[in-house]
Amino acid sequence: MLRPQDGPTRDRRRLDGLWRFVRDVDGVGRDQGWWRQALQGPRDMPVPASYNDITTDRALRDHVGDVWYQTTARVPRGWAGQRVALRFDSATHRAVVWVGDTQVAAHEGGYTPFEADITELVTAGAGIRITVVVNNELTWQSIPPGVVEDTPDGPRQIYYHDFFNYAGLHRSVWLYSTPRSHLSELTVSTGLDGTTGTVDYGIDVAIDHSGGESARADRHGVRVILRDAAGAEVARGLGTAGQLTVPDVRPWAPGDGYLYDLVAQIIDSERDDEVVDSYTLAVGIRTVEVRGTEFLINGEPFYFTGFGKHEDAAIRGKGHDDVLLAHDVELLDWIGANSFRTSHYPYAEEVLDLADRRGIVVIDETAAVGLNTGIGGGVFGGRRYETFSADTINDATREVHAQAIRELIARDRNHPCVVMWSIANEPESHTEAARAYFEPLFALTREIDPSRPVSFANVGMAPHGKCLVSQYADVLMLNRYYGWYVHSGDLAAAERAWQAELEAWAGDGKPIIITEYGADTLSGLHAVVPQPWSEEYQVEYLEMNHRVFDRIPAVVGEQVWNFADFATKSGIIRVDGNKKGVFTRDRRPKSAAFALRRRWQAMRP
Ligand code: GCB
Repeated sequence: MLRPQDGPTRDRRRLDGLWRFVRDVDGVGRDQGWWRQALQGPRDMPVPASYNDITTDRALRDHVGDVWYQTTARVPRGWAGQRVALRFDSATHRAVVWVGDTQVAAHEGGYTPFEADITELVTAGAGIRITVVVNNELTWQSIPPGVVEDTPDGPRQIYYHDFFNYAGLHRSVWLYSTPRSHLSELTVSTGLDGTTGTVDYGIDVAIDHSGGESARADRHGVRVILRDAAGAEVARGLGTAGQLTVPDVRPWAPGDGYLYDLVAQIIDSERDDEVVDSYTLAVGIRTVEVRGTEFLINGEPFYFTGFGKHEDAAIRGKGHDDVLLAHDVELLDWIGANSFRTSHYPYAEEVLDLADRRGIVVIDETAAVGLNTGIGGGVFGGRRYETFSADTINDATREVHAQAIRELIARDRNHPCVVMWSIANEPESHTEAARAYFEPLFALTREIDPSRPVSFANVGMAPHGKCLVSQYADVLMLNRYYGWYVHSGDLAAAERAWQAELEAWAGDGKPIIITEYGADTLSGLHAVVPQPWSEEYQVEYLEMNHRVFDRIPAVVGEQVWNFADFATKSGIIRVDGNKKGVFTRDRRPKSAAFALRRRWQAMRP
């Protein structure tokens, strides 16, 4: 699935704005066919945004079930004769879409795109009604998982991850055109050999045969042209697969997001090589490799500095926002961070585009978070369930998880910024059931993309010697809270225990990235003698961690939890959300930001 783009043969129209919106209080809309007419009693709901915090209605904020979105759009007159598609960059967590009275798409999973070819349902110049039902229920067979419990007060959603279950149309919706015969898939992988770069490409085309003789397949050829950032052609190829070589290549590198443009074209040999379809893909030429305890980018050892982030902001929830994105990237630069993890789900594609351009290194994570009833269940008083069992997370869940991995890689594999896949965050990993669940998922990930290392974020409950899943990971990603959840407030004891655990992991001979370490901190709370929750404690906590990391050569990265404060469900250990941010939710620095800045700026090459 190629993203919509404007180009010589393609157009797109963003359908963002205020849509009509109704909460399906009794869950009857699907039976009653609400898509067949204008939604009754709607309110205005912005797209993209989570719907939860837009209104003042508690019932909507905490709603469990279906909500309905509807809009009307006009297919531009100039699109006559073209193929027309409707694309959702995401719908959290699942959706069904109708155009007019016809169902055109259904999609499971809240953070990857889906689309429908609606050519036969539309007329250029005419309007269409688009209706979407979005469902936010987390079940044992969804990624992320959860369980809806029926209570006398209505359904209650339980889940095992530590961020608010925001829902809705979080990203843009597009109407777009392509020629009937079009490029349908384009993948690249890149290599370096001395000063020469290589780009292996593969292209799928969909040729429209409805035009009879004029649509004969053999008259259509494929051509690719690679241009440098100044627009000069550096390589050219013919055919749906091949390798381009780039002498004197300028690689994509951390801090130097140099991009080439790969232009793929379908050409019509009987019409003087007329361009039938054209698609432009930004390509960064770089390599990634794990060797011993090193993580190499372009053959050079790389040390990750940065954060686990969230897509999260006041009012808009998880709605993508270019303003916030641009500011976050400036803050990453200011603080000296070179990387982040898309904890705990695939982020909007605009985020990866910007990371590509700015040379920011990304660990790209699926939405498989909270596959661990041992975490939330106890703390938040939920009922105890077994994590992996026939009735909870089971083979069917694994198939949904596998599909989430496929969709993540299909969407993001061409981004040079993505250097590693994280297939889960803090799953139960100390049991045989967990081992059996994960082994095939690692194999699947490697089969789909042999070019990148694969890992998952290991939880403190499965330390070295207990974790049965880390054996499958190329890199050890550890989330640890010594000095916070463990040895709270006692940084001396924390330092000793943390050092001991890390030394044990280092014995495995793999690179280690600390993908989470952090302390909740209330901005503005100061203490002469640092106490947990104060800004000074957060600084001392981070410094203790850094002393430990600096003593262990196998540690090749540190990503603080979290970049910014973020919303969670309510609970006795969450005060207006999770406060482990180095920035507040509205992006003001805590003292820790200046401390990190001193360390990370000094580490920059
Ligand atoms: C974790 C989770 C993260 C939480 C964090 C915390 O281990 O991966 O989602 O927010 O701890 O602050 O407790």
